[in-house]
Amino acid sequence: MARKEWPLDDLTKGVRAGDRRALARAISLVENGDPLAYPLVRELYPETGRAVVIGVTGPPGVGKSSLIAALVEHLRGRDRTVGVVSVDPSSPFSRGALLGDRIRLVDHFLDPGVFIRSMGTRGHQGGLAETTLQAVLLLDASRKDVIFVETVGAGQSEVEVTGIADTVLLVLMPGSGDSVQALKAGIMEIPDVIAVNKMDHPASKTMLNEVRSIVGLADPDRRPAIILTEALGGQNVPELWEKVEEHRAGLERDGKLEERRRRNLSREVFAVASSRAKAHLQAAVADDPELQRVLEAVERRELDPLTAVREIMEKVFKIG
Ligand SMILES: Nc1nc2c(ncn2[C@@H]2O[C@H](COP(=O)(O)OP(=O)(O)O)[C@@H](O)[C@H]2O)c(=O)[nH]1
Ligand SMILES: [Mg+2]
Repeated sequence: MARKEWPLDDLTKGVRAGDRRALARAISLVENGDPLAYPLVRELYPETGRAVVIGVTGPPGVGKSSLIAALVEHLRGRDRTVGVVSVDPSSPFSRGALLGDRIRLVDHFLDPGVFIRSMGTRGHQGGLAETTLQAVLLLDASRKDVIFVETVGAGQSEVEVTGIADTVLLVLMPGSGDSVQALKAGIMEIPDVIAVNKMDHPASKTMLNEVRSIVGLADPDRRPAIILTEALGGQNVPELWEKVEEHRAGLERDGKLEERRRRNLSREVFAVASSRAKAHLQAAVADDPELQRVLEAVERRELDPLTAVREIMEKVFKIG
């Protein structure tokens, strides 16, 4: 029924025109791994690359969603159109959740210049990296000026998701000691901008100083800007946006934006390909009694692990 409602051509046109229903439908196709999503994104891909893409990451509860909402408000005041893709399961970008936070994001749910989407976290076999990439491309093709991608990260699993971003914003708050340790230990990649949110909290200055001292150790031309913010009151939100713009302007000035985007895209392609290869491998081994026997032989110490790997690779990928 849905397909009858949206033939590919209409869907492409609808996304291009920024039609909300078309975008919602298109992103659902992507999320469901629907075969129709491929020709859609393929058709629109040459029109992408215009949007400014900002990855917003940080531990749960620091105020990423709230800060994005405040930035959306700020950007709408300046007539910029905005897309948001959130892959944060802990605070779904639902009307209710943000209404509860007294942020008038409900206005933005009706605003044609804003499109907000929470992604399911289970996804299909291509995984979250694939779904997020495709959703960002669709928002870009719908001519959104700025796209935020929210991910929960403490430096491990979802970091690849921010691989699409021109600028990575790390959000912390007083008490985000683990993240500071992760930065210090080099487990977490140094972001481009750091917001220490909840500046209404008495310990925020201490946190700011801690973050400053860590970041001060970084290479001078990779040193991120750090700013205190209060998402709920909108405090320092315009200043935060300035920092994001300054980072981007710096990349453009040094000719590094294209380089970064090229690197990001090839990384994304590899990430998606790897995730598919892994899913394929798992399915192949699970469905193949012969490969199961290979694994059992390893368990019985009749076959060494690397010989088993070679046999599996030969059979599944035809490579030795
Ligand atoms: N006091 C205070 N609370 C905030 C601020 N920003 C967000 N919060 C609250 O912190 C909680 C988590 O916010 P949320 O945006 O969902 O964080 P996320 O998990 O990082 O996306 C919510 O209850 C917000 O109302 C802030 O600047 N100050
Ligand atoms: Mg959130």
